Amino acid sequence: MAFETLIVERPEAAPGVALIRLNRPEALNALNSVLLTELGQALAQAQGDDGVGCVVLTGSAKAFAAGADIKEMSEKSYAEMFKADFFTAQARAIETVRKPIIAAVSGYALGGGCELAMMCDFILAADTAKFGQPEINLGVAPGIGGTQRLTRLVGKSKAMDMILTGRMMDAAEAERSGLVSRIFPADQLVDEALKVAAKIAAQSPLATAMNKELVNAAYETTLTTGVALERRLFHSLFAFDDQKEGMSAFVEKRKPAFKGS
Ligand code: CO8
Repeated sequence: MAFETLIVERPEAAPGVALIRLNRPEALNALNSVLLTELGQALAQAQGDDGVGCVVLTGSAKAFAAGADIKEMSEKSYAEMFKADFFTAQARAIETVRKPIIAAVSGYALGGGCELAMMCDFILAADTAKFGQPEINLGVAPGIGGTQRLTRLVGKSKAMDMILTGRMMDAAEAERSGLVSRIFPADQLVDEALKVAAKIAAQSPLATAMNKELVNAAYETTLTTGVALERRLFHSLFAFDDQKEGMSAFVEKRKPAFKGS
């Protein structure tokens, strides 16, 4: 499928990985309706493709995404935003993907761009990355999860500081705060993200999907319920050939060859 606002590749060097690049350079990858709709389609394609085990989502060197498209939103009325349920369907299409999505963030990840990165499963950042929720400067608030996800990731004090002042956080502060899992030199970011993704794609896709579901459950439930769910899914993994393969390979001192069955 050809896209207007995305470049989708299957890099040879990273088997099992789909690389999705946001591609609106004229607007620093600002997220408009077309881009977010296409992103949902590209992710659905990756979800339906047994040859894909992990997705890397990235932007350009200057910007992962500089926010939702202010020019698209500026003249909208409340009735239009409400009737279109602006970005709810597009956000769901991202949030409900069962395969892992890694955000590889270089340059600006602001507003909706920061929110999109936080919708991914984890964030790898270039040393040039800058995160922020500057919506307050526009007289609005984050609208695709920023107030909720940033607070869970970095805690109330830093989230309030970021959201109420609109200031940016550099990569080092983002890593210290738990927003980012690892930092790489900017010119190595995508290659390193592809290596991480290829490692994930080589695992059992069944175990990967269940592990993703379990970590996400930690945000939604109590400890007792979460641990009970973990035990149930842990037990259920013994129904798959991949568990036999993984454990036999360890005992036989060889690399496992997971089949997703
Ligand atoms: N929307 C539209 N266009 C943008 C955006 C944006 N968010 N960001 C940058 N652009 C455009 C600029 O207008 C400019 O276009 P042009 O050349 O036609 O004037 C081009 O990209 C390059 O930008 P700059 O010249 O400004 O580049 P600089 O290097 O000088 O500055 C910045 C880079 C600091 C990133 C600056 O562009 C900036 O501040 N951008 C806006 C950041 C921002 O406020 N983001 C939040 C947007 S609101 C939001 O994300 C709400 C999310 C919730 C929506 C959910 C709805 C339910």
